[in-house]
Order: sequence, then structure tokens, then C-alpha cells
Amino acid sequence: LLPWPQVDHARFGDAEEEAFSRIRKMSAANLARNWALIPHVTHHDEADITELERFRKLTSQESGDIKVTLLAFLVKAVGVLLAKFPVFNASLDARGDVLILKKYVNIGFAADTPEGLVVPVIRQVDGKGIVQIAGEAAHLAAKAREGRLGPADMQGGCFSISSLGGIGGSAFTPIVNAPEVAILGVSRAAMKPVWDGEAFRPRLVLPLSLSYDHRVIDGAAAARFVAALVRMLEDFRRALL
Ligand code: CAO
Repeated sequence: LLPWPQVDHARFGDAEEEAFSRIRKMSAANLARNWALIPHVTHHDEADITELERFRKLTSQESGDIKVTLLAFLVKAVGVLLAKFPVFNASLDARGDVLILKKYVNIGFAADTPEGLVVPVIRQVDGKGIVQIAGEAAHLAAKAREGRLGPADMQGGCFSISSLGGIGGSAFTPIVNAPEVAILGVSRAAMKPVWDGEAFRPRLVLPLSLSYDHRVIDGAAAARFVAALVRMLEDFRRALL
């Protein structure tokens, strides 16, 4: 590779130096390794979450202080699917020729903090309900923003979710968080005309982007995983099947 370009930026205008925070140094090193070593593919799809959003708002009103977020439903849905698609709940060993299949389901979520990106982990989501997951996510996100997450809060993840839906965007390519093998990116839901066989109806449509390690996961498996996620978000009763 060519060496990094050495430029005296001050020759071209005012500029100042700002050192990376400890968190940004760590996440930059992880992201660079994961981007360089993992052959990523990103699979995009959309889910009609009109009914889910109605249910989410109702549940939130009934849950007292806990705000039941879309993220909590996504964590639960992915948790259910990881049991059905074991290759998504796996890690490659360091040599890259043995797959470790996990029997537990811990899901990390990307949290934006003033110091940089962190990924706290919600443990054993398979044994938890959505309100409990929402409460734990809010607690971990607050801890993250205050810079109080300990190493134990960020270890043991099986799969990550990166939600930019509260900010905007229609699709992006999240970077797989090694040694995990897949990560779900969530963009901003928007009202769209959807053809129901007779007419276009206004529906709330959520964009989903699944990046996966193509050494471990085939494109067809990724498409099936996302299709199952879409069906679950469109009718959450499927999470019980
Ligand atoms: N589409 C439309 N609106 C959405 C949405 C979506 N997919 N997801 C959330 N929203 C809305 C919510 O309805 C809520 O609106 P109200 O304030 O009117 O109720 C608002 O956005 C905030 O949502 P939320 O409280 O559910 O929080 P969140 O799940 O969006 O975010 C957290 C929580 C921790 C994920 C967030 O604070 C964060 O850090 N996001 C950034 C993550 C990130 O940086 N990812 C990139 C990593 S790679 O660089």
C-alpha cells in the first residue's frame, strides 16, 4: 500500500490539530481491521411497520416511565431469528476455518456518544420481553452518553444493530463488528404509497440494511434472514412461532 499522504495543511489555510479520544482511537482501530479483513456484502430491504408503530405507541403509553422504542422490537425480533438462523449467531475462529455456533443470544446496539461510537450489549434477549429490553437499552444508552460503560457492558455480543433512524437516511453500509458475522443497519421510516393489489395505500416503511461476512454467510441466507425479519416486523405475532 502507498504510505498515508503527508500534507502540511496549514500551507492552504487555517487548521488545528485535535487528538482522538480514547474511545475513538479504539473504535477506529476496530473499524479499520473489520473493514479490511471482512469481505462485506450489504443486503437492503424494507418492512411495512404501520401496524407495529401503532402497537409500539400503545405499549409505550402502557409502560409507565419506560419508552418502548422501535430498537427494542428490533432487538427482540433479531433475537428470535438468531435461534432460527444459527449461522448468524456464530463467530469464525482466528484461523478462519472453524465456526463457533453460540447457544446464547446477546445483542449489541451502536450508541453515539460525545466521545465516539460504543456498542453496549443487551444480554440473553431470548429470555426477555420488549419492555424489559427497552428499559435495559435506555439504561445502557444513558450510561454510554455519560461515559460510564465498563468493559463488561460491551463484551459477549453475538450480533449488532446500528440504528440511525432517529436521525435520517434511507440506507447505509454498517461494518460487521468482529468476531460477529452480521450487523443490521436501520434507517429512517417514512410514509410511502404501497400497492395492496387494489390501490396504493399510505404505509410506514422502514429501510433495513444487513451487512454480513460473506466467508460465513451466503447471499441467499442473508436474503432469507432479512425476509424473515421483514415478515416478523409486519406481523409481530410471528415472534411467538
Ligand atoms: N425511523 C423513524 N423514526 C425513528 C426511527 C426510525 N427507524 N428510530 C427512531 N425514530 C424516532 C423515534 O420514534 C423517536 O421519535 P420521538 O422523539 O418523536 O418519540 C426518535 O426517533 C428517537 O428515537 P428513540 O428514542 O427510539 O431512540 P433511537 O432508537 O433512535 O436511538 C440510540 C437510541 C442509542 C440508538 C441512539 O441514541 C443512537 O446513539 N443512535 C446512533 C447510533 C449510531 O451512531 N449508529 C451508527 C454506528 S456506525 O457509525
